[in-house]
Amino acid sequence: MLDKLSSALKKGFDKIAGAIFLDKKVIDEIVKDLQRALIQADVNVHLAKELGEKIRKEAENERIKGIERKEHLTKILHDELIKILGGEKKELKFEKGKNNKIMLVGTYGHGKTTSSAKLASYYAKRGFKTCLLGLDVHRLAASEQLKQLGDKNKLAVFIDEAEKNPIKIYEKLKKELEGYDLIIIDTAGRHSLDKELIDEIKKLTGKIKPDYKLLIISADIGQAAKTQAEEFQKSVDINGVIITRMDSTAKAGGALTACNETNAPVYFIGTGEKINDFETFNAKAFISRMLGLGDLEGLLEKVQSAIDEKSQIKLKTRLDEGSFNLRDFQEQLKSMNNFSFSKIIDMIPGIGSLKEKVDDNMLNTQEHKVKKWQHIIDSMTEEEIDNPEILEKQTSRLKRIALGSGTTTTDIRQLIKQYKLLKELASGSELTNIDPSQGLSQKQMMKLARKFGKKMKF
Ligand SMILES: Nc1nc2c(ncn2[C@@H]2O[C@H](COP(=O)(O)OP(=O)(O)OP(=O)(O)O)[C@@H](O)[C@H]2O)c(=O)[nH]1
Ligand SMILES: [Mg+2]
Repeated sequence: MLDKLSSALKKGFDKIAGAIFLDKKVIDEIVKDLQRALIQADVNVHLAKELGEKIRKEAENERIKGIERKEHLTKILHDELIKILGGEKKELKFEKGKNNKIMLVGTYGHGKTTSSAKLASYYAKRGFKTCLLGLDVHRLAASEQLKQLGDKNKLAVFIDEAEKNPIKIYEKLKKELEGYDLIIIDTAGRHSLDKELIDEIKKLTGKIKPDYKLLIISADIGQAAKTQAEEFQKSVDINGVIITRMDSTAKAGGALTACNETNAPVYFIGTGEKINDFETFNAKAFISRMLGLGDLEGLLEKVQSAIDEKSQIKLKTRLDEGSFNLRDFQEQLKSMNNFSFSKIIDMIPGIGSLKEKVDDNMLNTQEHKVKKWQHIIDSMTEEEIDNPEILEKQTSRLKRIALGSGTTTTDIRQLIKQYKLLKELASGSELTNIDPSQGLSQKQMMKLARKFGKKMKF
C-alpha cells in the first residue's frame, strides 16, 4: 500500500535524523523529495506545497539547535502528515440493541456491495447482531452477489429479487429487520451522481432514516475523491466515507487527503478483495505503519540515536589523531541527548566488529552512567580536565568533585578509567598495526575483546 510514498517518507525522516547540518540546502532537498512523493501519490499540489512551506518555516527557526532541532522538525513533519490525512481517529457511534442503520451509497463499481459485507462482518465480530439488506434493484446480479457474500461469511442477508421497488422491499422486511442491532444497507450505483441516483437515495433515506450514509469511493480516483465527496455531501448529505482498493493504486494518498478536505471523514479503508481486507482508518497509525515505526516516539528515538554528525566528525578526527582528551569527552556528552558509548566505539577504526563480542548489557550500563559523568566533568577545574591523571593521586580533589557533582569518588574513578580505556583503544598498538583493507584478525579481535571486557567491568 503506497509503497513509493512510504519509502520516500522514510527517506525524508532518515535525512532529518542523519544530516550533518540541517541547513537550508538539506531542508530544501528533503522538502522537494517529499513534495514529489506526495504529488506522485496524487496528493493535491497545494497541499504538498503547504506542507513544504510549513517545514521550511519551522526550519528557519535557528534558535533551536542540534538534536532538538531535528526532533522539532521530525515532530512537525509527522504531525503535519497526520493532519493532512485526517488528524484524530473518528469512529462511527451507535449502541447495541438500538436497530442502527448504515446505508452505503456511491457510483458504479466502487465497492459498495463488497464493503457492505466487510462492514457487516466487522461489526458482527464485535458483538453486534448484524444483517445485510440488499436494495440494489437495478443491477441484475446485485442481490445474488450480496447473498453469496453473506452466506460465505455467515451473515444474515435480506433481499427480494421479485420486487423492483426498494422502498417496498424495505417496508416488507421492516418488522424482521427490527430484531437487529445493526443493518447494513447496500444500494444501487449509477455512472455518475445524476438526478436519478439523487432521487433514489433521497427517497430511501427519507424512509429508512439511516444513522450513517457512507459514500464508497475507490482510491484509484485519487484526489477526484474530493469533488465526489463534496457532491454527495451537498445532494444527499453523506456523513462519512469508506475508501476501497487502497491496495491496488499508487493514488491512494490523493483519495485520503482529498476526503479530509471535505466534511466527510474517512472511517474505513478497504485493502483487498477478501472480507477481512478492511480496517478502520486512523491517520496516526497509517503514518506509523508507512514509516515502519511504532509511533512518533520511534521516530524521535531514531533522531536521538543518530548522533550529531558535526561532533561525530570532530570526534573521529581527534580519535584518529590520538589527541582525544577529557574535554572532547565532555563535549560529546553535551552534544548528545542520548549519549551512547557504543556509538563512540563504532567510530574507532577497526573496532566496530569487536562490539559484537562485548556484552550489550555492559554497554547499556555504561550509557546509564553518562549523566553522572557529565555532572562530574562540570565540577572539574580546567586543570583537571586537561590532565585527569592528577585526580588519581589526589583524593582531596576527588572528594571535592564528588561533593560538587553529587556523585561518589568511585563514580569519578570509573569515569577516568573509561576515558583512559577509550584513549588507549583509539591509540593502542593493536589498532595501529591493522591493515585497513583487512580489518582486525580473529586473534587481534579476541585479544582486544578480552582486554576491553576486563577493563569495562567495575
Ligand atoms: N483490490 C480490491 N478490490 C476491491 C476492494 N473493494 C472492492 N473491490 C472489488 O471491486 C469490484 C467492485 O466491487 P463491488 O462491491 O461489486 O462494487 P459496487 O460499488 O457494489 O458495484 P455496483 O453495485 O456495480 O455499483 C469487485 O471486484 C470487488 O472485489 C478493495 O478494497 N480492494
Ligand atoms: Mg453493488
